[in-house]
Amino acid sequence: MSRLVVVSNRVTPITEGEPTAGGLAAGVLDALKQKGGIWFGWSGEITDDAASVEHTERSVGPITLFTIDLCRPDYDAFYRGFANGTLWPTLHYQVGHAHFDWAEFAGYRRVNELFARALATLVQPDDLIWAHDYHLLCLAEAVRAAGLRNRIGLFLHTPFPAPAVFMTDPAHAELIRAMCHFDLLGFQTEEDRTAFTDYVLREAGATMDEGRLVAFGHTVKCGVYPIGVHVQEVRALAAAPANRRYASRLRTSLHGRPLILSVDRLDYSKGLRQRFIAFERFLEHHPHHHGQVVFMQIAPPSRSDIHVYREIRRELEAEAGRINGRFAEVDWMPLRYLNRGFARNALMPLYAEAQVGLVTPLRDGMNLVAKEYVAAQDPENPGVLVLSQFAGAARELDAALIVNP
Ligand code: ADQ
Repeated sequence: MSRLVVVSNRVTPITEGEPTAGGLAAGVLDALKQKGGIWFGWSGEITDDAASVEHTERSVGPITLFTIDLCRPDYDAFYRGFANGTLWPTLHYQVGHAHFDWAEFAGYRRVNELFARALATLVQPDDLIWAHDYHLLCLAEAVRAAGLRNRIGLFLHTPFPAPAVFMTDPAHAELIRAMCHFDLLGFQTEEDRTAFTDYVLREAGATMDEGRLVAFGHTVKCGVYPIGVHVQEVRALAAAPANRRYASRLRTSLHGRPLILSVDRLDYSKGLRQRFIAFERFLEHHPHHHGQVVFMQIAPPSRSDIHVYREIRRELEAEAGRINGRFAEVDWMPLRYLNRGFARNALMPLYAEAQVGLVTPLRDGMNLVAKEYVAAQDPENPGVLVLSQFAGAARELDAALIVNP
């Protein structure tokens, strides 16, 4: 029988009965819980040993988790280097944050090949391989080189940028050729799919055949599959009295003042600094709101072993201090900046407390916080979503107040 084999850079540690954080993890788990199957990827461990396909196996219900460790040089070149130092900024139109090094690209390919070799020891001929995200753009090419003939698809959680932007990455041609080895490529929005097909048609001499791209001797189907959230589940978490410990404390502390809430990973693509400055501008121009409104930013650190991420954290701490110093009163602090994460069941009730959900990334593949915010609202008394036009979610959530961050 055909099994589902999910491959992502990181396999999220899961414990039965406990909620998982993160959009990718929640989506993957849903699919695996329904069908059963395998989830394969990096354990999160970095070793001093040489790279190896030796894996650890663990079962949780119908799901089997297989993980491998990465050696230090691979982690540096693949994860900190090409994936997060080149691809992530480029895919998010932030080319000013991108650097490039061919040795890091070689490391990226090496890890994709390592994943493929490990998969070759795990999969059976009719298993379906479903890869996730920008870390694995070269996986299908490596899987074919390892001799596997399985059906293989990739879902890209990030945007795919306009060809002129993608081509600022010197490895663009190699990446596109590798991506054309997948049988199916999934994108968040029509804009992302069109950007990809435009590149392949114009720059790689591809042709279209019954809606499929034919390029480099391969046929690849390109689809649009916007990721969503479970509306009922989010609302139930938001409304459950048992989850309201933080929400009640928050409400008491607000003394009836309206709350503007933002929740993001601490990442430059999320436009946090611009958002802080926008709030400052709001206070500057509307003094009658002084003492009347609170803006709370929840942003747990992410990728904190990468320099630019440490930098943005420092920058935001400084901005928050400056803005509060400028406007705070003895009994009112306009900006609350929480540098930490919350469990899902604590976070959803916080969304429901906020009169305004402020979601203003500079670019985002989708942005699940926007969808969670809407789903968490009390239908009798909902808040307002303010949403960046550059989040994939803006294509669907067209009743939000759409802004240019
Ligand atoms: P992310 O960039 O991580 O995801 P997002 O879509 O907002 O962004 O998903 C974040 C998830 O983590 C949400 O489910 C949210 O509830 C949770 N989360 C965020 N901050 C948190 C906090 N402080 N505490 C607890 N939980 C928190 C990538 C892409 C997105 C795409 C998703 C899914 O960058 O564009 O929407 O994958 O495809």
